[in-house]
Amino acid sequence: MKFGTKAIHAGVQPDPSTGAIMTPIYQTSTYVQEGIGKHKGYEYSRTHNPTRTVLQENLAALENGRYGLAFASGMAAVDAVLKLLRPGDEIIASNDLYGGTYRIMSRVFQNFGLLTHYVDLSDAQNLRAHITEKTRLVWVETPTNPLLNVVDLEAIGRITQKQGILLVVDNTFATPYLQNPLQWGADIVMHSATKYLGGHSDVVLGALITNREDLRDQLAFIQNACGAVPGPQDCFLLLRGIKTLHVRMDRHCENGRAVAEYLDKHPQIQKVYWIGLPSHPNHKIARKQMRNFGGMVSFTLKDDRLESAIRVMENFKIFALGESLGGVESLCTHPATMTHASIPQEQRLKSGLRDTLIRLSVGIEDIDDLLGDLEDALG
Ligand code: P1T
Repeated sequence: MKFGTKAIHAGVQPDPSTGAIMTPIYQTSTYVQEGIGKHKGYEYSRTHNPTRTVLQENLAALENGRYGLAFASGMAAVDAVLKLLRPGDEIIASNDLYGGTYRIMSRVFQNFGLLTHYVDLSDAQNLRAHITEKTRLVWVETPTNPLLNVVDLEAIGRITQKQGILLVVDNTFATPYLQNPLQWGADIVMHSATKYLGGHSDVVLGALITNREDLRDQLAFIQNACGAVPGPQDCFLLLRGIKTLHVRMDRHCENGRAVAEYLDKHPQIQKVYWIGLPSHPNHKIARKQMRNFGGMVSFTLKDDRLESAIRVMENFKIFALGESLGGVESLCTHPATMTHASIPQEQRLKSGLRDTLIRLSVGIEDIDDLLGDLEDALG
């Protein structure tokens, strides 16, 4: 099955009792058992829920994986992965990554004896240089949030597979429509499904996909034992959103390109971060491992004062100022005070994230209106 067909049909069957084409929202906490030990595979909704089961199968199919697991948020999915580790284990993570991922590693799991080293993984040789006998997990975001760096998954995957280290790839920015990290040696793919997968800014949900049965078993144990599961209503919303993922992504990519090319030529812009520009330092790797370049565009102004960046962000009429990304609506975010505020400024600057960086999630509105909004806001 090709992607668009899987997005709509994978894991989904007409409801056996009514023929309903849409997966029912099984809004139930428990299931009546016919006798002790006699049930239909469902006992309690923290452990299994039929709406969630359908979603999990659908998510696995999108990543060409065998197993999918859904969590209450992207962060709950990150939390479950980190619980695979033991005190004394070490993590190597991209130095440019979502602030919440940095926060859970440095402010939560460090207290439980997990040490994370933040490394520039856009050069795979840096990974080799930082591996020790304690390294158990490599955490990669690609493209990264918010600087749109691209990590060579094949090169990183070759190293982690040879050394027996878990490779986890946060595929939130690319989505499975543009990139499938399992194909390059990732052991686990993670998504904040809150973003493009849901696509309508109406649900918070996280996902993990793996081909390895041992990891599926451990992660399913953690999912049930720790309990950060999404409710059936949220699973339904995500299933519905995914049905149009491929159509939305084509428009996000098209609009992303138009916005990036417009900004790249604009006299007031200093730098545009968009992986589809041939001048992007990782453009060639992006071409190799991705099918298109997405709708996330960051930029800085030539006038590098914070108040100037704030003025532009507050001038927008269509790009709404807010956290999150990947919805049909265009959003504008100030990473330094919003999504990445939990990373200390010194650390942010070291990875190249300036306080004046503006991040756009280019939505699927009419492109003429989006370019007009940019023109007016920069004016
Ligand atoms: O928000 P949540 O669903 O818990 O997902 C966390 C998360 C994980 N990974 C990446 C790459 C992310 O971008 C996020 C959430 N990011 C935002 C809210 C944001 O605006 O960048």
